[in-house]
Amino acid sequence: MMATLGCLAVWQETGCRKPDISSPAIVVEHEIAPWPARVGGAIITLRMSYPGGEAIKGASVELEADMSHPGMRPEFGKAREAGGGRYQGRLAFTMAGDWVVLMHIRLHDGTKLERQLEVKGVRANERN
Ligand SMILES: [Cu+2]
Repeated sequence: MMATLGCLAVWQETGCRKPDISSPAIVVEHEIAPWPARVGGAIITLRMSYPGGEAIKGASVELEADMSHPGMRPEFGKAREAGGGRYQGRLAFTMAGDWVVLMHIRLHDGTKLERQLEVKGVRANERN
């Protein structure tokens, strides 16, 4: 839990696409498309590597998106391995506002990691 909170502070400060090098020493880079995020489907891409740069293969990654206020159902997605340590999955941001994306990562040896990413200010879609 401590590691997760530390991680959150880093994300708040730096926004998108910053390597996250908290313990355990696995580097998780991420990208969200479209960016800035808006209501609707989003593609989340992670790239995971060991500190020396070697790509992490054979992990499984579950995605979960939550809003900070009560009464919202979380959205779930599974990221598929896409080669070179990349994992890609879909999530739906179902409402404008501030979201947190949780990444539940399980390495091939069974080690579990949790990372989270703040996605603030998801935009409403323009209506015609
Ligand atoms: Cu909401």
